[in-house]
Amino acid sequence: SQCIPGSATTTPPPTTTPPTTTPTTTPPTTTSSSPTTTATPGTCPSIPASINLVSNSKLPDPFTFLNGTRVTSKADFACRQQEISQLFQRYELGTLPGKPQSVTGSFSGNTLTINVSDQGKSISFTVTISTPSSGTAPYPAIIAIGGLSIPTPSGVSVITFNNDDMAQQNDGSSRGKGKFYTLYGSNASASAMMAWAWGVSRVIDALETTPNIPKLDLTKLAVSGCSRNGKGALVVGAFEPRIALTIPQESGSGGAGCWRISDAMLKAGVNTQTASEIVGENVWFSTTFAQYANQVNVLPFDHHMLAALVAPRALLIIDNTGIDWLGPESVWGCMTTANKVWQAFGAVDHMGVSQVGNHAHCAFPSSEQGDLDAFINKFLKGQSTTTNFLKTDGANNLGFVSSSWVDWTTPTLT
Ligand code: MCU
Repeated sequence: SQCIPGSATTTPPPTTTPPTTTPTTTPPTTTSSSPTTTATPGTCPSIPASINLVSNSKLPDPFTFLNGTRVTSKADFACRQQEISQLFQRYELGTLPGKPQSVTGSFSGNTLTINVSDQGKSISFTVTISTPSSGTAPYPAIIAIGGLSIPTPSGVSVITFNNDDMAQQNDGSSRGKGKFYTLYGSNASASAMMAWAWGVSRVIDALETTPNIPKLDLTKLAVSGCSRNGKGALVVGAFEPRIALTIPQESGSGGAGCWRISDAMLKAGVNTQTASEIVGENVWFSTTFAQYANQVNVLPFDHHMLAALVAPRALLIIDNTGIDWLGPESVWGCMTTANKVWQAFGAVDHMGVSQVGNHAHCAFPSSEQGDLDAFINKFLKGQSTTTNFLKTDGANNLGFVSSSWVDWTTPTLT
């Protein structure tokens, strides 16, 4: 099946010729502002219209703007997040459209129907919303990308989002297919994952305005998904600030893994997924990203900075050390590096990594239940728990540690 990691047939590299000289780009035409920060408009450095991409074999510095200015305050970091958001949109994920002209919801049974129209076009899609059999309203909720693969916590509603309906992900032929593209055109630059993030934002818009939904606490929303849908959960958490807790499960390369470290794993002889494989396999990333898949060192970011868009909100990485294809060493190096952003905020209790092997892909092992409960209980139920852990049962096999990927220092943000 296409969902068994490593079983994907190798697809030929994209026909786009990678640029041989340093590429320069023009800014995207979108005027939508970044949804990821609370930065005061007009106070952030503007993104250079033309960006000189320079090769960097280390994980790029999350704390230095493109213009060389160092981030010293939380306000600066909010600006840097806007810049990072734009970079991911430009080079990897495509453009996230802003809030559409109209979003309305209607609730019946356990189904919320969301009607969206923008610039003369309309779509309608649904999510199901469970009412917990225990606990008390208003309930926290987990938005499940393509279904929930972690055990359902007691007293928590599950909102099931059919991501494939919003943007297909069968294989390379899924490009531009799904309801998002009915609204924004099959040539929209948004990748499937960006389309899902947009869709989840519309679900939350509708939750905010539709009466008679089993009473939910919209300040206590999580997002989760496994594997390809775990990659999606991370993108949703990165681009939607109304998500309080992001839980990608076994998201692998293109999720909690870093492109550079996955390339190093492959070079070390591990059969692991890399950017150059992934761009041929499916439509999770933008067509533009294919140009960089064989030269990831020129990207001005890596996925520690996708995680950084979540900060200082809560992030729990659930991962599997037993499957090379997922790149467990890459996830470990990438996410322990991302953790430095929470260190800078003095918020290490808002970010955790739990990596355990010896179980099937997406089969949540009971040994991780305590780690999951700690995050759910703190961030969805307001309890006091211990959440400042970075745990692996063995993803250090290749000797890849965060320090070998980092040539920058971590500030204490004022
Ligand atoms: C880990 O996510 C993917 C992986 O990127 C693919 O290469 C593989 O084919 O499928 C995995 C998946 O989504 O499994 C359900």
